[in-house]
Amino acid sequence: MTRVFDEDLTAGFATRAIHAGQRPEPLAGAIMTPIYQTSTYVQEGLGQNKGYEYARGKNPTREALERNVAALEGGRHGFAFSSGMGALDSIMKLFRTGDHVVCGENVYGGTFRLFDKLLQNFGLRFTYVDTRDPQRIEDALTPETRLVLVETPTNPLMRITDLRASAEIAHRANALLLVDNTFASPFFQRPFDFGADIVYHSTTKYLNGHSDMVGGIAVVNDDDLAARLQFILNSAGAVPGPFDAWLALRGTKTLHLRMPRHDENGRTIAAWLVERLGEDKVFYPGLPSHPQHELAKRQMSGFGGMISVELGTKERAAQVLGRCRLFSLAESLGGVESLISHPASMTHASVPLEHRMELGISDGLIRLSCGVEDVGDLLADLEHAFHVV
Ligand code: P1T
Repeated sequence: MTRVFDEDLTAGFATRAIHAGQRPEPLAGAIMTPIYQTSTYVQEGLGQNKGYEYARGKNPTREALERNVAALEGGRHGFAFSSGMGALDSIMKLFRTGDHVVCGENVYGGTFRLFDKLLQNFGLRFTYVDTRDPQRIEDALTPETRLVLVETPTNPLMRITDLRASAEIAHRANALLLVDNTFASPFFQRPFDFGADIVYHSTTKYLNGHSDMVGGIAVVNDDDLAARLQFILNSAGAVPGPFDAWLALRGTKTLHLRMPRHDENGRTIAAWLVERLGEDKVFYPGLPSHPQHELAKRQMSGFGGMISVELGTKERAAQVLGRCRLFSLAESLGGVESLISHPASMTHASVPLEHRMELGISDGLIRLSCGVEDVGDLLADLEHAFHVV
């Protein structure tokens, strides 16, 4: 009988989500990939081993996750890391002093903090531009540009970047296109189809989906890039423990079941918010009123559960956040349970005030991560919370 394993990219998304990267365990045939909770592997003799020497470099549980997510993204090589930031920090070790990066101006606050507060000290140079207009990327290129980084949709403003145009611009300049695909997940957006070179995720979010671990992953197609990333992974060692890798792998098996529900709840709640507050106050790429709705439809097959809402003042934001019961006030996103947050003081607190204001991450902005609960209950919670505004 032929079985679907990691290399079979012709299988459908759901089949890959459940099977890719996994084989029955050889000792007993366990259908679930075991948690290889080990630091090292016994070698048969000098220079003779089963392909595993020390668990920083390779771990079978981690490998199953890496192959699984690579198959979902339509990429050939995956590298799992200890967190989304750990993944990005390791990816950045592909570059050296003097190299220049063009980065979207609206990215996760931690991404900006890593670049602005740490990597800049090592001589990497960053220019932040509004990547909604690909021409801005082009205009920011220098002879030293080696990387273009875009997050789409962006955290928290839900702005969209044209992936194909960005890839073409990056490649004409001999730079790589790196895409943070955390908000869309591979279920709704596959950046390799548009020419991306590296796709990465915070697996903490939709991929795991159950808010019970922190992790990151990078996926590439190019063998040389893969060898360099494996070298960095082993040398710098920002790897996840096997149990966290296993939890993420358990999560990806239901990605195709969870995402349509996040999307359905997201659309319903966004429409309710528009009715209540007006279309200029609600940021969700699935709304026909979103200025980039057409582009979003071209490169995404759904829009997920992330919505941001402008309430005008911090006081109104605090009132609404304080009245939510089902939506829990917390950082993070993409889990089965609904969360609500205040980007200015939480996820984007490290972005300087002036820059935050220019971007539109105001003190009145709140962000919803719509979970997969009954939408009627979520709407009732919001109805109660928004009663004050
Ligand atoms: O938290 P970590 O696994 O290290 O991932 C960082 C990260 C990377 N990229 C995006 C788009 C993200 O949203 C994040 C983390 N974001 C949150 C914790 C948040 O609440 O927005």
